Amino acid sequence: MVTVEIRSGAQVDVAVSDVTAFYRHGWHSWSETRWLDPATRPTVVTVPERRPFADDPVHATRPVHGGSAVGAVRTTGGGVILLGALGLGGRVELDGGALVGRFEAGSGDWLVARGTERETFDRYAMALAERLGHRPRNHAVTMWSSWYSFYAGISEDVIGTLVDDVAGLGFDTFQVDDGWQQAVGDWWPNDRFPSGLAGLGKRIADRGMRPGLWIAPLIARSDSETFAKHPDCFLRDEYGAHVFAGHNWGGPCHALDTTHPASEELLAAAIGPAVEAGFTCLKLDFLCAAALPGQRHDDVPREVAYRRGIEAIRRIAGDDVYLLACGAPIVASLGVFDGIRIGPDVAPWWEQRDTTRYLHDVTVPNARYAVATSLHRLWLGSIIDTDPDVAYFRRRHCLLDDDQRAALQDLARIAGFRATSDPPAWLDPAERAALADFVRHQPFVEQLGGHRYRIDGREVDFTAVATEPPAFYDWHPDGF
Ligand code: 9PG
Repeated sequence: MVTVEIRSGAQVDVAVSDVTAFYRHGWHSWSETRWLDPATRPTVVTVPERRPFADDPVHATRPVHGGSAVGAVRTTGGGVILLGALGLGGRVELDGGALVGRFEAGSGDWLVARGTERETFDRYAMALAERLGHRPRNHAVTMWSSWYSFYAGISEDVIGTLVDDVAGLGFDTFQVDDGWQQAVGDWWPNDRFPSGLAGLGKRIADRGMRPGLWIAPLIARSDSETFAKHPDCFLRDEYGAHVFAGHNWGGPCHALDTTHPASEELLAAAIGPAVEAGFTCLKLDFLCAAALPGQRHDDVPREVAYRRGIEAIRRIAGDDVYLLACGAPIVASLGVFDGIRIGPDVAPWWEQRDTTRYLHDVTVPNARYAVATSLHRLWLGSIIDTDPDVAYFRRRHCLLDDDQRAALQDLARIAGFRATSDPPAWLDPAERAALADFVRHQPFVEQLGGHRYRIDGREVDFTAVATEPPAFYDWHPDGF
């Protein structure tokens, strides 16, 4: 039996005892999310520059276990006690004998649920949907994405051939990922796309698929035209310097101040042309940047500022465009997006042990922690489409073994979001048949308990990958 109570306050404490495990919920899509042993030291990502894209950098070196919006404990009897924020900017820590929930600014409501893991998380999801809204849900998504095969090395020719090859497989959406744009921040096509966005969208739609496009509308590279023209629209720190929002694509990026009056214009410039060109699915990436700490035009809490930005994006895109969030604060994104990435990037390898072991960073591209993190976010599936990232069918250009590829495929079936980046031309006939079946066949999924599922009568057990903790090397007595 589940019991639920609503508490209010800037801080709430829920006494807990006989704790065997703590559920740590990472801030955004890529952040580490799992049940952990409370006797272990909290993970501190070794390289400071990586911290914003590993988890919330504000709490990166906290000495106690904690997570974003929600936390839970499992007790010796097997029951679960969950404490979850019903507003933005909440954090839950396990501090001595209590789950402690705090809002970063102001006050709000909290849900306390006691019961089984499934019951307590289901109740939290329902309460979030009530408070933050939810989008109409229709069907399971199937998507072909260009990222995990061609990365940024795409062109009109490469995409054109792929569209033709993928067309017969039955995917709903063909998503053009990073690489089409002039620069991160300058959201117009580069010279590898001479027919422009309209030509690209039409090419996909003509082959019966929904055109999808990757955009990172809340960041700009420091050498982009947009950043040079509108420096005041970007987030600054207390010294007036632009906040560092990640280092990708060979240079630092900055984050849009979504409370700045001119920011909506920049969002319209990023999103509008794609929608006009017929892209009815947008994968919006690196979104957490707009919720980094900094000085904003309007002095509002950072997740409130983020929410303003994504609500503006929804207004610009309209109600009919499928918006997929990536690198996004999870709870603050609910009600605005149709789908959300629930783990770090997969990769055609299982684990990058040097990075996990020595840098304490499980959020770099790797299949193992992508599976583990996504498994711990499936409870979101009742309120938003949950994207566990792509599955691999190919053995070409892939170091995953058969079991590892099967784990990714089955996770996609369970999550109800079936995607791949495998070019049909890279597949042998058996792999191609397996991919075609994956796309066209809507499986019947039952959860048997914990991380065990039944898919079309076949039992699938994720317990080992979900529960085996990462082996971190302790650099320093303080764990840094
Ligand atoms: C395109 C990619 C793909 C992918 C996204 C995202 O921490 N990082 O520096 C970091 C870089 C890239 C990244 C995630 C994290 O990948 O998840 O699917 O769209 O961008 O650049």
